[in-house]
Amino acid sequence: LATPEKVLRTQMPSYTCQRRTPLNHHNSTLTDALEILARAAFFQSSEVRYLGFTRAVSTLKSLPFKLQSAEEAKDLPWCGGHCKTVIQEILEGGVCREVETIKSNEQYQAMQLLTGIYGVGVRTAERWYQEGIRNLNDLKNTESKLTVEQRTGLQYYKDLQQPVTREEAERVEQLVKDALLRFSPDVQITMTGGFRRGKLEGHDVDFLITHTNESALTGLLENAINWLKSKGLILYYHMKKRKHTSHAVSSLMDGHETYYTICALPSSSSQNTDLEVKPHNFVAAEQMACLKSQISKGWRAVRVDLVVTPHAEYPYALLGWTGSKHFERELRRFSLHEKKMSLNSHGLYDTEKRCYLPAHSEEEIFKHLGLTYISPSDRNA
Ligand code: 8DG
Ligand code: MN
Ligand code: MN
Repeated sequence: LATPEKVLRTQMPSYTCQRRTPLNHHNSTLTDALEILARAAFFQSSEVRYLGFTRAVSTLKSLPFKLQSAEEAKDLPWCGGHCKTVIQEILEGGVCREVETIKSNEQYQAMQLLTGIYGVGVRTAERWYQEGIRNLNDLKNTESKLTVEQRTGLQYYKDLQQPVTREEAERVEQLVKDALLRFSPDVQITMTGGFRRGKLEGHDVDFLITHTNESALTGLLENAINWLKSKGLILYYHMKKRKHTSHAVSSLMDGHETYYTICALPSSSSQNTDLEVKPHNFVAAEQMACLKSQISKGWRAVRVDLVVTPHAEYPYALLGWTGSKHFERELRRFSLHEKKMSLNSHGLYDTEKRCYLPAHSEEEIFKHLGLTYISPSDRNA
């Protein structure tokens, strides 16, 4: 007789966007290990292996109980083959030899460090590694070769490594709102990304900006950025605006006006006392040093992404900027392969009926795709 667990295992749908993936799950020992294999594949630009491991991770994250044996893994989508061997080793002996080897590999460690710098992708990190660069000091000696973005990333490295807390994200939101409302009183500002999915910390803070009157959006973000800059609150930014690309070209070429920034977030007055009052909070020595330096200088650097969308595209932009990245990738793959529809942050195009499908809410988009609605907190794939 099939147990309820067996039924759940064998009936798990194969696309991530067909199931719930909560923030906290039951198989983190397994997913931590598989995420290292995924990252190693990513560093080697091995897209197929990267996707394989990432899909296995996402399956395990949506399993509502702890996997007990590798035998059980064979019922689960994407968990066979190489992944099954890894799962078996960990469930039986606590560690996976391949994962341990990667963790102690010099190139992996250097790639991890170098790609952690803002503005540095896999290809740059790889080239630097071949040139003998292993750490931040090596880089500082070749600073003239860095792009402005990379030099800024290096300059604020410590702050940007420190996760952004929800409390800090809310203070960033206040800053962004203050700046935008100065220029347009009815502008709508929504925090998206990981914080909208319920994460307690993130590597940046993401915002989506819209207005019911489209003309009110013209120049709005530029004005707000300039105002913040004049107050010394913007340390760096670059803007991206692509022409609205047609769905026939590529569903990944999203073209909303986007500002990628590094803000100087002033320390809150309570932060000083917080550190003194809560010495029982475990914070690693290096992190503590970083926090203290932020307090003494009165601010910390925070990555902030700002996206402007016309109101008619808002539900699509909201869905597209809420993530997670893997959830988005799966949603687009499902749309195209199962529904012959092309999805991006601007809209949904039915390639057979040759028409766009408007939507007033995220719920409506899921309905267009014939999917059960998945709330943001269950998109943590
Ligand atoms: P974190 O910052 O808390 O660590 O995680 P996150 O918020 O999930 O990651 P993110 O890197 O800030 O990305 C948030 C979402 O934004 C993610 O689903 C992917 C999406 N996104 C980009 N760049 C672009 C882009 O150029 N176009 C579109 N449409 N979406 C993008 O990060
Ligand atoms: Mn984010
Ligand atoms: Mn972001």
